[in-house]
Amino acid sequence: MEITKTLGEFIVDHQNQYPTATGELSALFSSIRLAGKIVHREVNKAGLADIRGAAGGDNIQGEAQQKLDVYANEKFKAALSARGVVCGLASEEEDSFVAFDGQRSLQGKYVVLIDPLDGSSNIDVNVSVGTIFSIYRRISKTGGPVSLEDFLQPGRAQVAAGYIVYGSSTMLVYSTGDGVNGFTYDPSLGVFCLSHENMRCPPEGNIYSVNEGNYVHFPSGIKKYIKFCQEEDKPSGRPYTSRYIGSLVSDFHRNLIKGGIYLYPTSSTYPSGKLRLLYECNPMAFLAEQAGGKALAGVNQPVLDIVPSELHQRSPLIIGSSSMVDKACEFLSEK
Ligand code: P6P
Repeated sequence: MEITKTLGEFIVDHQNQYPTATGELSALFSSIRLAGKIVHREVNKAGLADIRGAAGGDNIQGEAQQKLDVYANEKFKAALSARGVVCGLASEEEDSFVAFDGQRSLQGKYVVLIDPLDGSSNIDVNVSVGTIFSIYRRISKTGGPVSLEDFLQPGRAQVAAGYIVYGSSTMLVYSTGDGVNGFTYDPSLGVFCLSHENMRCPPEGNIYSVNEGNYVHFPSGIKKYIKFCQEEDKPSGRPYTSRYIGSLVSDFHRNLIKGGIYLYPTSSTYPSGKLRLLYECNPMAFLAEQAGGKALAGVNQPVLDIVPSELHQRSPLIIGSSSMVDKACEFLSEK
């Protein structure tokens, strides 16, 4: 692949478009870039190093922490606290938010929320995993301690969001609110290179992603939509294709490029949905909307408009190609 522009050059070019930009957000992205390279290295040798398998602890979700989960969390925490632009972090792997101490960090303008290694149950079977991040400007007074309110902002207030997918190649995909761009990591050079400029989610697609093992627990509207996906009467003359990786970042990434829909709806098992609003649903919803797609928690309920009340609260998620999300909601709204 001819190297057109590195992530670093892209960030600088992008910053120059905003005369008032102070470079702090650029520094923040450099931290994410660095931590992403470090996690890439460990993910790609998990089979060799003794970092597979459970770390022995459980996170607040009650999920067995995989060693790489813990490792990724520590690396992103260290990178984000090192430059004094972030005053606090919330993470799937942390019970509460982490206030970065030190005079420099107290001056930090931003808070970051992360799922450091989404889909980590796939690590031991060599299936793609990812890091998801969400960035807000703090509400609390600069110079003072970060507060919970800084983290409980609606997704619509995000300054930026993105993910790193550790797959057949490692890619960083992010948006600062004016489109979505993707960068592929070249390990031989140690740089992320612009490979997917101005990513757009096709309004239609023929891929649906849902864990059909939960079918009996779904609301009737979702059951009807799944049956609709399996009917022959599509423009292609055949049913949609079912693709479910068990890693939100990977399913989202494929649907973003090819078109498609991902659903993790409410169910009798998960009455509020399974996915976490703040560091899974909101960042992916931000990207989806920035790429011309859609992300709803329910009928006429954009994910980005939800006002959070708890750090680890869950939300249903129906996300992807806009026409497919609309069609799913037609079935959901049927009485
Ligand atoms: P299930 C991974 O744990 C995750 O948060 C998403 O990445 C993934 O899409 C989903 O949960 C898988 O959940 O219940 O289908 O195994």
